Amino acid sequence: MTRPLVFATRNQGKLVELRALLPELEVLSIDEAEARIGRAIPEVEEDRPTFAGNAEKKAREVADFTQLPALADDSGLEVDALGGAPGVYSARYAGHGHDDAANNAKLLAELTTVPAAERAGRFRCALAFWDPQAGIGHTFEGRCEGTILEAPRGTGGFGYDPLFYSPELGATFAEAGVGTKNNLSHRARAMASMKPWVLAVFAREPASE
Ligand code: ITT
Repeated sequence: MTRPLVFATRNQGKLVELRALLPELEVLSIDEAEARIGRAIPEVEEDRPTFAGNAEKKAREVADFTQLPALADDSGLEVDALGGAPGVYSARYAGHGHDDAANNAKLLAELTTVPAAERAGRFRCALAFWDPQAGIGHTFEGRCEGTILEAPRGTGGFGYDPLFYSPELGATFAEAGVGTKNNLSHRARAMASMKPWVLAVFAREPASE
């Protein structure tokens, strides 16, 4: 039996998408990993200036703590008219607490005077893997271009999805189901790059436990 992979995220929206993107492996959520090791996994301070840096920090700290391979996602929205903000601060744009409604309200307020043609942006995602026993890791990135609407559309997804219009989809991410979003999102593209590599790592797993 191979070891499970811990998805090192406390964001339920990400977890749902990641599980659907990697059905080939046995994965544990943070809650399931905590139940397995019988201890609470400490919060990781996201203090790196890049998505990749934060993803690597989250994967390493959770993997080292649990002694299980871990995959972490650091992602966010970059808006050109805001000089790339909210970027790595996407989750706490309106302050700490992961309040999607407050973050979306702040984004709309910051863009009030910006016309539709100048509201280009993109979601970016870094996926980092770290195996504490083998001492190997790798980070993969993906992005998805779009524009920021002047009012929310759709009720699905999470985070900035209701404001992010994808020309490729012809809809916002909140109007698409998980399956449709997973065809082209920043997270899906990072996973498409990562998947052959990570499956090869697990294919080399010796029988254990
Ligand atoms: P973890 O660190 O526990 O994974 P988090 O929500 O704090 O959860 P991040 O620091 O990577 O994760 O912040 C990502 C934020 O960027 C997220 O909270 C959303 O506001 C936004 N975001 C990222 N991907 C998104 C997506 O697919 N759709 C909508 N918003 C997204």
